Amino acid sequence: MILLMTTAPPSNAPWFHGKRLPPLGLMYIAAALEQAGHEVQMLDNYLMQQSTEEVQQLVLKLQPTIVGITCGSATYKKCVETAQVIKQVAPKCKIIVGGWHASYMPESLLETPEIDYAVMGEGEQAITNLAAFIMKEDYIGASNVAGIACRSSSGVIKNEPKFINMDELPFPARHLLPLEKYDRNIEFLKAKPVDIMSISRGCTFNCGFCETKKLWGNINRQFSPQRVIAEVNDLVNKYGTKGIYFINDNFTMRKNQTAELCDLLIKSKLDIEWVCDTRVDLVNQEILEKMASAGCKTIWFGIESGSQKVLDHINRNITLEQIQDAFKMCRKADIQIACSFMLGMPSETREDLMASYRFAEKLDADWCQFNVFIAYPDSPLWREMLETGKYTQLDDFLYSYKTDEFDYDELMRIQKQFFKDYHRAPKRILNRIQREGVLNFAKRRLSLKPVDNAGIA
Ligand code: B12
Repeated sequence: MILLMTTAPPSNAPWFHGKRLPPLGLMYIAAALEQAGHEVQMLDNYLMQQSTEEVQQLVLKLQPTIVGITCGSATYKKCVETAQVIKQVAPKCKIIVGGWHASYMPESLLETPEIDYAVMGEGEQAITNLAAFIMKEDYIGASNVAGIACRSSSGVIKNEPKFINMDELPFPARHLLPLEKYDRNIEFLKAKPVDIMSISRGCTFNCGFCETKKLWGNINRQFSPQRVIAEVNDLVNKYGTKGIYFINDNFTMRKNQTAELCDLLIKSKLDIEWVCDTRVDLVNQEILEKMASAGCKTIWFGIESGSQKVLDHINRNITLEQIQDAFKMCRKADIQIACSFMLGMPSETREDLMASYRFAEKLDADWCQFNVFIAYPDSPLWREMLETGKYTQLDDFLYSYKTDEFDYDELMRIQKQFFKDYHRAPKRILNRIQREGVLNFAKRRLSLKPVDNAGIA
């Protein structure tokens, strides 16, 4: 059998753990393995936070042939530690690590002898092929699988990943997780329960803070609108879903497909409310009106900075005018707006930070988040920080920007101040009460704190 798991949250870093959302990528992996005939169990330990002893007990009970672990850069240490404690009690089991960090820096994982394989990029096909060889104990075959990295006598082997035909993927294996333990609600939607879905993979833009192409390539692929509707139907029928959060970076990347999807949603009469993320230069009035009629209640835009100089430096390819125009169009279409800014990107000055705050005030989004920028491995801004030496190292692979004017602690202070000033302004408190009702507002106020650095609400 195969055990798939996430690791407990990092304990050493000042992470706020944000919303409890199920690990969608791992559910895709589980579904692909089940389709190939494997028995699969999942432990979302990011949610369950079981101790290493409990994880060992579980492994002893299940006796898995393979354990697959998701690894992000912030959970690298936890991932290594998890692999080590698993191998203590199950030395023969093979450990496969996938996800963001495995895609960027597979070598860093393979330095740990307990980790046998790293999967780079999308994992469904790679792990299914790998599992087939491991089950047959054909380790030469395993080392030739596309998209994997492993140790060999001559160093680390890295096999180029292959792209999957997305419509062939089974629906994520939601049945393997205790969905009732997750936050199936989101502040941007009245409908409950809410589930997350993904409709595309990859982004063709080249923002300096991102390295998504290492995971999905520099192309954008989408599920067909028909496939998306089939999954929405499945969610409604099996899990009682009433709201959906489409977690993709650029929901409206291809407007024709977005329009087709909206038409299908309207025709389906499923009456789903939804929220999506996109870029301000990927919307126009026509598509927004259509999205609104298809149930879109809120759009999340990454604004990043209120300084054109900084937007240009981070290669955002967006102007402050485009941002304001998109906000006007959303309001006209009666779609609420959530947005986020990053504080402390290379080239930023204190005056730029203040420009971001002033711009946020001017935009007056329904929700606004300020995150301290943490550079992720191998992204252009990460390389820039290392080259200029202007950084504070926060963890093995994570850096924040440092200048004579601010360091990480000061950025955290500014973040809290901006958050407080923005959300405690009387007009925004009134808006929230109007939107949420007095009782919900009071409940939420108790939990109102700055959201995590990963940009997840
Ligand atoms: C939803 C989400 C969450 C959810 C669910 C997390 C999860 N484990 O899936 C929650 C809210 C819990 C969360 C938490 C965190 N997240 Co998060 N999250 C996202 C988000 C918005 C979508 C992820 C997603 O579902 N993508 C779609 C699926 C299909 O892709 P996928 O998850 O990448 O999975 C594919 C591959 O990576 C691979 N794969 C993944 N896992 C495995 C495992 C194996 C064994 C194999 C073989 C392959 C494999 O195959 C999958 C299918 O092809 C992304 C941003 C984005 N736009 O992608 C950030 C993102 C992944 N998160 C990020 C971060 C930093 C975090 C946290 C550290 C935040 C925190 N402050 O604590 C934690 C870490 C949680 C953890 N232990 O994994 C960063 C990661 C950056 C990095 N270099 O590591 C991202 C990229 C956001 C960002 N830009 O900063 N997150």
